[in-house]
Amino acid sequence: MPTREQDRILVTGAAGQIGTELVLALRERFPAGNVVAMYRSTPLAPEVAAGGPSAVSDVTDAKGYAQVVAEHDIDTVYHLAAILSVGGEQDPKKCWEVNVGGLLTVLEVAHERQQRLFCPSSIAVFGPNTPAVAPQETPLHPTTMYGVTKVAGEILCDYWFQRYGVDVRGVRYPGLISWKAPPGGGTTDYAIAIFHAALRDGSYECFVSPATRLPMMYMDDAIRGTLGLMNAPFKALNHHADFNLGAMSFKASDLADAIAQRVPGFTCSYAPDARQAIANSWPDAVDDSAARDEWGWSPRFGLEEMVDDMLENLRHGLGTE
Ligand code: NAD
Ligand code: AKB
Repeated sequence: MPTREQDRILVTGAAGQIGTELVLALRERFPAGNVVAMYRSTPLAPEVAAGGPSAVSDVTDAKGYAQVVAEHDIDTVYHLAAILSVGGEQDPKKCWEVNVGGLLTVLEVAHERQQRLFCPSSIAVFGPNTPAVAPQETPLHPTTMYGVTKVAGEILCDYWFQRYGVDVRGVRYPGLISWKAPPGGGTTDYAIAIFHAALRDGSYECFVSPATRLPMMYMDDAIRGTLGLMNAPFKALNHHADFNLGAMSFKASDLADAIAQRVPGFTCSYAPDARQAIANSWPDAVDDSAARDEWGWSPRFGLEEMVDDMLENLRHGLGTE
C-alpha cells in the first residue's frame, strides 16, 4: 500500500547525507507536520529543523526509539541511521551494533505497530569475487564490516517479511553524490570532496587511484528511486530489501576530467590510502534489471548531467556566479 496523505512518517539518520534531502522531499509531498526528522548528535540542517517536527534518539536505545515512535504515532519509517564503510573499519563493533542492532530494534517496532519500512542496503554487500557488473543474484562475500552488516540487514529484512509479513523495502544504493549535506564517512566520498576542492582550491588530491571505477548516483535520482519503490504496489515486488539500483559508472579520472572541462585550470593528483582497498572490493557497476522490471526504475542523471548540476548548485551556494 503506498503512503497515504494522513500517514505519519519517521526518518532516522535525518541529519545525514540522504536524510537531509529525504526529509525535505517527503515534506514537499506529504503534510510537513507528519514527517518527523530523528537525529542523534549531528544537528539537523537548519531547513530540516525549521520545517517540521523532530526527535532526538539513538537507534541502539530500543526503549527510547519505541517512545519516539509511540509519541508521534508513526506509520512509516525510513531507517537511514547507520555507520558507513570508513567508520565501520575504524570501529567494527560499533558498526555492527548500530547497523544490525539498530535495525533489529526498528524491525521489532515495525512488526508490533504494523509499520511500513524502508531500509537501504549498499553496493558494499558485494566483495572482490563479485563480477565487474554485479548481478542481482550473486554470492555476497564482502570484506568490510560495513558490507557484512548490510548483508545481515538484507537477510533480516527478508526474514521479517517472510515470518511476520512486515512490508519492508530497500535498495542497494551506489555511491551517492550530492551538495546539500556532507557525506558521512564513506569510500565514495571522494566524488563529492573533489567538487568542493575544485571550486575552493582549483586542485584535489584524490584518495583512490585514477583507474578506480565504481557505481555512482546523483542524489536526485536516489530520492526519486526511494520514493518510487515505496510507492510501488506490494504485489508487483518479488524482491524486497535488496534491489540493485544503477545510474552511472565512472573512473575517478573520468570525474576529474569532466570537472576540468568546466573549471578552468583544475588539476587532480592521486594518493591512494586505506580506502583504495575498500573501493577495490566493490564492483564497477550493477545490473538493476529487477528494479526496472518490478517497479519501473529509470535514472535521469549520467556523469555529464550530474557534474553540471553539482557545479551549478555549489557555485550558487559559494556566490561565485
Ligand atoms: P550519513 O552518515 O550521512 O547519515 C547517517 C546518520 O545516522 C548520521 O547523521 C548519524 O549521526 C546517524 N547515526 C549514526 N549512528 C546513530 C545511532 N546509533 N542512532 C541514531 N542515529 C545515528 O549516511 P547516509 O549517507 O545518509 O546513509 C543513509 C543510509 O544509506 C545508510 O544505511 C547507508 O548505509 C546507506 N547508503 C548510503 C550511501 C551513500 O553514498 N550515502 C550509499 C549506499 C548506502
Ligand atoms: C560508502 O562509501 O561507504 C557508501 C556506500 C557506497 O555505501 N557511500
